[in-house]
Amino acid sequence: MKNRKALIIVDAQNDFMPGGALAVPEGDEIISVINSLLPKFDLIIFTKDWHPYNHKSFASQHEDKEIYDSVDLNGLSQVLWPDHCIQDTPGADLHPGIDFGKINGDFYFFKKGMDPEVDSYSGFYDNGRKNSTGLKEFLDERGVAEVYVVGLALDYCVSYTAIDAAMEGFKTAVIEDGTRSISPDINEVLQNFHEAGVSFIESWELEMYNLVK
Ligand code: VGL
Ligand code: ZN
Repeated sequence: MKNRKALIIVDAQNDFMPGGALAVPEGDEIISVINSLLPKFDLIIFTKDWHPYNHKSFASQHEDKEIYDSVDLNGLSQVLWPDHCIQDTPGADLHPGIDFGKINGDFYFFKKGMDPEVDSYSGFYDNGRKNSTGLKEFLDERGVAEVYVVGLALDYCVSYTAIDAAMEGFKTAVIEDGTRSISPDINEVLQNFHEAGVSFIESWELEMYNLVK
């Protein structure tokens, strides 16, 4: 029966936390929310941004370009970021405050952003939608019907992941207190959620409406 719920924790990695290479303001405030959610789900997916050192989304790989400039990367508009989440570096580790002891069910890691020629904001597909991480099939095989998404950053990887989840047919909610954005203006993100049928809820609502155990 297809009725399971999964928690997707997007890129809760050191480089996105205050002090990290691509710090999201207040990014570490999501950790206590994540820890309170962990025991409520029997299937948990952690995505990890996992770039080679020469990833073309890094401003350092382009001459005469600054961080936050936009370039054309193989036909896609690409924001240039500081070097971040380089494979096997401490910045790519999950935040040490995540309490794995609170997990009762199964948890899995999905890595993304390994191809230096294309960025991958979503946990499902690269930005060119050419390659898949296999997450959709993974969730389908486990009977998942609903996904709840938290993590960083709301306006990039969380948003792309949630909208892809909804497009793949999962009932999808982003948990507001479990995420933070790079930009203070999230109106466009909320509009996109609305259009994609992604709900934007607060973590207390999960218990209030008996959405989880
Ligand atoms: C992200 C920018 C670049 C994210 C990842 O996790 O939101 N943002 N790489
Ligand atoms: Zn990245």
